[in-house]
Amino acid sequence: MFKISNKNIDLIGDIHGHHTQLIKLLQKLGYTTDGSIIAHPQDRKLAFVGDFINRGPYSEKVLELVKSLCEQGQATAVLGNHEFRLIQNAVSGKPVPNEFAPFLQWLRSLPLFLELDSLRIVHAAWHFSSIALLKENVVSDDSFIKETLIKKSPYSKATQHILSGIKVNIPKDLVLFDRFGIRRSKGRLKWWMNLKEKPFSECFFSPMTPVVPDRFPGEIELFELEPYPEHEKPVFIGHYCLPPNIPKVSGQVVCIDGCVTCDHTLWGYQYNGERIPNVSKLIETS
Ligand SMILES: [Mn+2]
Repeated sequence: MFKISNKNIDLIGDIHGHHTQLIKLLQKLGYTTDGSIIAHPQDRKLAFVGDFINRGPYSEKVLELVKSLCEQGQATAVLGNHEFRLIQNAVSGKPVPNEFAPFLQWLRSLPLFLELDSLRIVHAAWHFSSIALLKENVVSDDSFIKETLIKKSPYSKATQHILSGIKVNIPKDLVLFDRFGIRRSKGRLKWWMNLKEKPFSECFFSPMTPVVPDRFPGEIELFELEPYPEHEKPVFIGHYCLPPNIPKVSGQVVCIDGCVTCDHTLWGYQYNGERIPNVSKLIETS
């Protein structure tokens, strides 16, 4: 990994096998190559928020590139829920696609979250108590992975919270659809906010339709939320497939996943050590 005191970092959202978009974004960010090493002329470094694989056509090429950037000291990366699922499958003896097998050992060297000097990186949610619980664990440890596979165990809940976000049940009589027209029984919460007495429509990060202004989640449904205080470091996440009209910067939280598969846009953020994230630092491929 690059020196963690480096404050000039370009963060890259969920790539999901879209190798062409990744190359395009690296070029737009000013990275150049001498044929073997990709680097930035001002010695900027890269950080990936996870979900390198699935959906797009070139997962293997994306893994190759991200792995080599990490190994050359140009980048760091955290795991997404897609890579974590792959690791869980491997440990529990389920089939792992041939194209991913050569990368398993490297993926199992990556962290679940990263705390750098001036920023934090996690795939879906910086949930303080989950992070504290997971701190001493590494995904190269089979026994830890096996515990994450035990339904509702503390490690299972903690890894789900930070890699897939914090969710709330949608009542059976409330019919809500996500942006892809799929009916949902759960919604992903704006985990960094105090959502007490807010209607469902204001609680969801990935928006749902129709907007129902007068239905509220029960307090008990929100008990796992731990709002993210404004004095904390900026935290960078991916995961939420945000449509273009949803702000990517919300207080200290920056979501750089604009859904490369459906909107054909890969997002990044050019970080220079600022304490408060700014929308002007966002960058996109299209
Ligand atoms: Mn994800």
